[in-house]
Amino acid sequence: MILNENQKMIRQMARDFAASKLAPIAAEIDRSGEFPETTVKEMGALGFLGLAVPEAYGGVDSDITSYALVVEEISRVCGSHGLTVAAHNSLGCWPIAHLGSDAQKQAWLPGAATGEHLLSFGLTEAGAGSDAGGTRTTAVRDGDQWVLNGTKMWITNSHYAGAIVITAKTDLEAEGSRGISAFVVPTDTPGFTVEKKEDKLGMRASDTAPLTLEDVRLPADALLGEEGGGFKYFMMTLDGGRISIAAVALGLAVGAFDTARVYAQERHQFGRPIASFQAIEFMLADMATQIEAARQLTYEACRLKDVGESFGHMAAMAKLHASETAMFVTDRAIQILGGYGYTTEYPAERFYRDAKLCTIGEGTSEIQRMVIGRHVLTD
Ligand code: COS
Repeated sequence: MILNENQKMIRQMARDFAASKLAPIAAEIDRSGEFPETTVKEMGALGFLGLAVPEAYGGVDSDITSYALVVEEISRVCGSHGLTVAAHNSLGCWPIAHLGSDAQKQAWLPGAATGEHLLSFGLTEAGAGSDAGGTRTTAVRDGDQWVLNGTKMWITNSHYAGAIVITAKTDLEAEGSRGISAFVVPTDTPGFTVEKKEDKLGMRASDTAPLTLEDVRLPADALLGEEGGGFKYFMMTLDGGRISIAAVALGLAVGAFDTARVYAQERHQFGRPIASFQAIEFMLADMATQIEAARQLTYEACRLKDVGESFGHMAAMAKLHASETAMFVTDRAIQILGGYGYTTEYPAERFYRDAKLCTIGEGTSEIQRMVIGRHVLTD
């Protein structure tokens, strides 16, 4: 894909920011697991947190390609920052911007665009991950209020969110995907608790936590869109979210590839750079080829979404291929670096740990194959 001037400009902005602000702290926040509040706020000032927010509500309202470029560039240096931006824009801002009432947009989008607060998305539960219709959280009417009870898991950005879009069963008799609705829940509502942050293999500075809802009372206008529309809403949200996970995976793969390429040219064994051995050269060639294929799929999913075409299957293909590529490339990068690759002296092992999340979050590789399989069998 040939990028336009605006896309090149925003990519350069993200690249510069990542090099100057994220590169110095990426290893340390991975080690400590500390959420990087200062740099996240700086991303707000640069507009990266308002990419999915309409201009009327203080955002940038960028095209999807520009958004993916920003996520890729940030993830190329720090996966935790990349995931924070991706989840905030795709899962937090998007549903409110596209399905919310004007009052919900006014309440939550301007602050989200500047980074005053993040927005988040609560779908997954202990018994409802891949089986998204298995939601057990309930929302029951009581006069002109809704009362929510249940628990959620693996919710990104939840400690820093002003509000979280929560899915809950509103028709308790309905089966499977039916009878699920979505609500915009302010995180300071009594009965709503963001529990302890998870200690993770990778994406360690990204904020992930379970939620508990105990008699959380919400006004009638907290409902997002139409009652019973929840399943379709989160499937639509996840279609877009999968593009951003593809972009995260792409960034991680490129980061690992860059590390290995430079190392292979500098490291000498048997009197010559290891890059001059065909074993290493071929590894780099395979890595570069897979990265390019992942990039083309990701940009094609962006293009389809940008022009308003059906894009869910392409987003699934991009996410599947980019995340599997990130695993392949980060593994090969460690192999090229040898002993150094196995230590924290180089970022290859961090990219490897971060990449694993991309084959799981927002639909596992197996779920992407189901979505793609259904598409090719019905098209
Ligand atoms: N966009 C809009 N609507 C969609 C949709 C999409 N991408 N996918 C499905 N729907 C609609 C269908 O059209 C159907 O509508 P009707 O009831 O009006 O016919 C409804 O939603 C139910 O669809 P379907 O029968 O296909 O649902 P399934 O339960 O069979 O879905 C899969 C199965 C596996 C595809 C689904 O549960 C899924 O994607 N799960 C993974 C969820 C996930 O990624 N979890 C991780 C969350 S991390 S935030």
